[in-house]
Amino acid sequence: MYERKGLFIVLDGMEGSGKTTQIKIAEKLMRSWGYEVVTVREPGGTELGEQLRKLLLAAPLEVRPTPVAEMLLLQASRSQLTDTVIKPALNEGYCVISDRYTLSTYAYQGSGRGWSVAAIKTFGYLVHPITPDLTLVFDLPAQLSMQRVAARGNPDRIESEGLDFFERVRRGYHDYAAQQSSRVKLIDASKDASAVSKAVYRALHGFIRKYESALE
Ligand code: Z5A
Repeated sequence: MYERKGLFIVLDGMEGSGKTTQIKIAEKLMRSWGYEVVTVREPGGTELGEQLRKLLLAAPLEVRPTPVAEMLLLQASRSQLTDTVIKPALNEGYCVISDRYTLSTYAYQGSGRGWSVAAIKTFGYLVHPITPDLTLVFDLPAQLSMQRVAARGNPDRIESEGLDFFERVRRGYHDYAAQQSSRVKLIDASKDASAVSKAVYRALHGFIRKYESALE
């Protein structure tokens, strides 16, 4: 496993589940506990990655990548972010908090589109992604997730998928969380924002307490 000085924490999960809102809370909490924090997002987080993000999420009629092209664009964005931002920051001891990472690929491209775990790992092998120390998965029924996205308007290409797709994605998150229960925690994102923030606090606090006592 990749040895790093800093902690790598990922917020992942369903569309409209509040990750963008909660990542700011997570960042504040980690800073209040004395950690220096770098936040990033996927796809994106670098100049090249942000260009790739535009191609990936463009509305359906503008750009329609094949499943292979979608996978390659996502992996290209991840490679750039991992090697030029995440690894250097972790090596310097920063806590890196990412809005989505590899688990999104297992859920959306794996469970959603039907790519096998082996195929995703083959692409990932070339990228050398980092195993997060902790992933918080923001869980939301697919219907509610779609309602929140619709209320915001202008759905992007992936947001325009149907209910079946998002139900498969959600099952993917559940399966992965069950398999990796020591590193992946489900957060009930159907509650109001302050209840979700409290759940984020509890999950991070519990994790940091264990992490710091292991260092003593
Ligand atoms: N993707 C992929 O397919 N494969 C991969 O490997 C990776 C990504 C890395 C990224 O788009 C897309 O890329 C994503 C998966 C795919 N697409 N889909 N579908 P994105 O970054 O635009 O999507 P996102 O990460 O899901 O962001 P989001 O849609 O903005 O959702 P969010 O960050 O989780 O939630 P939010 O922006 O904080 O809140 C969304 C709305 O809900 C907003 O109006 C809030 O006011 C509201 N909200 C938030 N929390 C609550 C609560 N608790 N109650 C009620 N309303 C709330």
